[in-house]
Amino acid sequence: MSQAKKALNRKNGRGAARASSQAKTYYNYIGGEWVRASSGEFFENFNPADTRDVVGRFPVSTKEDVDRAVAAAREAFDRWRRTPAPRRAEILFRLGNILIEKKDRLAREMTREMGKVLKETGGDVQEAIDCTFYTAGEGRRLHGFTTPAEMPNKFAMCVRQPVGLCGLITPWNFPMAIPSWKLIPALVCGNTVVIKPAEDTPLSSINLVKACEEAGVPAGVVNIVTGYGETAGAAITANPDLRLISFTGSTETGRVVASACAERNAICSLEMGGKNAIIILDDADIDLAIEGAIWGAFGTSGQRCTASSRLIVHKKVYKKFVQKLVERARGLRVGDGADAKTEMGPVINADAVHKIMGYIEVGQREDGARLACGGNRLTKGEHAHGYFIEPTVFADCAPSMRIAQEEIFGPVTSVIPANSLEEAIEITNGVRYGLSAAVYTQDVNRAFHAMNETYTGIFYVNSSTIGAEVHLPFGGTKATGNGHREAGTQVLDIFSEWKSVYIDYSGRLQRAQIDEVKLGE
Ligand code: UN1
Repeated sequence: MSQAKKALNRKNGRGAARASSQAKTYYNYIGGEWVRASSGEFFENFNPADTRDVVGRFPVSTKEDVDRAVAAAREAFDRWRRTPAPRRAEILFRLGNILIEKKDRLAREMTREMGKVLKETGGDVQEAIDCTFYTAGEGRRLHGFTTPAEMPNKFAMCVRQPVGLCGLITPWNFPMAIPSWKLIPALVCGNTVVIKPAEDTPLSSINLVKACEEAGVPAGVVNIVTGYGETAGAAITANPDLRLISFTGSTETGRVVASACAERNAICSLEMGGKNAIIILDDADIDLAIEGAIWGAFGTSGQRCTASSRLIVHKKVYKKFVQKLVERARGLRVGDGADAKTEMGPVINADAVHKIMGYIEVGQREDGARLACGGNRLTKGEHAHGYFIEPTVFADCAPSMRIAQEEIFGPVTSVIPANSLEEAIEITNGVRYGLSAAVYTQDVNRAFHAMNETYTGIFYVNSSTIGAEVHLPFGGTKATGNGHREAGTQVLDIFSEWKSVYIDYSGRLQRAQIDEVKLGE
């Protein structure tokens, strides 16, 4: 199957392909020019709320395009890394202001492209703005440190240096926020980049790159190539000039990226799956916990790596909790995210529908959990042309069930009863992932105990598993990551390398570890 056809099938599952000669055509950005892919081919990107709406045509890039983009990044690197960091940051502050001005349009285009409701796409753009301002501030910090040397008349310090050329492979669920988490720190540290956005959301990443161009980021510093993981993505991970690959996506793809990087000794930072749990204890404010659970499970139609896909509920409040949860889930208005009344939008594409509906079947048949509400694809009326699935709650789940273990990445959550906080913590930790967890309780002792005992990168008290802020590190343990953290100042450790510097002003050879130093010398 041709790549273009494949894209069509991904987002336009019912074969209702339409001619899209009027759809706007977008290009790769390489060395400061908007250019076609060398293949001359384009793929179409559809609105998941209504696949008759073609969002645009985007280049099907191949290795040749990636190699050109990397060459442009190489060409621009020396000038950019030699530009003082505060000057680099000035450009990024301008970028932040441009994103503020364009926020409404960018959010609308994002909703059209990937489906989540306008409030959430506004939040996505806002997260990119926050990340830009916060991280651009590092242009006047990028702190290193000094430390005593062990010989007299010798000075020791550590400075950050750019890594070099970076390949950024980004997902569709936060198509502007997540690219910004990678792009802005990469730039402030003095690196140049090639971005390969998910094929379902090229427009939002192109919008971010256009804003970079407008802000005055020099040609070649930021390059973007659109296309498929198997071709353009693979060419990025394999390119020997890209010293670092930063990837966000599934754990399965992450493993492929990591292996490719290991082959050629490239630095690799991975943000991958999650199976996040909210623990609801018997003393919890139940109404508050319901609000958190609904938001965490069904925000972005459950398509967040931080989604609350497990709700572990103390037996004493279990019945009441499930009843209220189901009531609220049933009442959620599912529809086009562009409509202000909509509370939950579609899922991303036909493959996602297939996978999520498959899990709903697994939940009922194989796992034998109780389907408490939802479970259907919506195909009538306003839902006829999109990828809509009902908010779905499975109750009475056992922790070992597949729906309680595997990442579904859709509007499906599994409620698991627990007898105690200890048991709830054990269940929380009993999955392969370790991104986010939360506890609802009024008891500060139990809250701190849960915080301490859950093996995740993010933890919330009396709040959902979603809602990370850009000035705190983001990332997880176990199969969620490979030990790195994005956001915060911690991200600088991904996008810079430490150089230890020794300055000997004694005027003689001083041999560390060998020469004896006399007291007071
Ligand atoms: C993701 O789930 O892929 O914490 C990223 C949150 C958002 C980022 C989520 N700020 O839910």
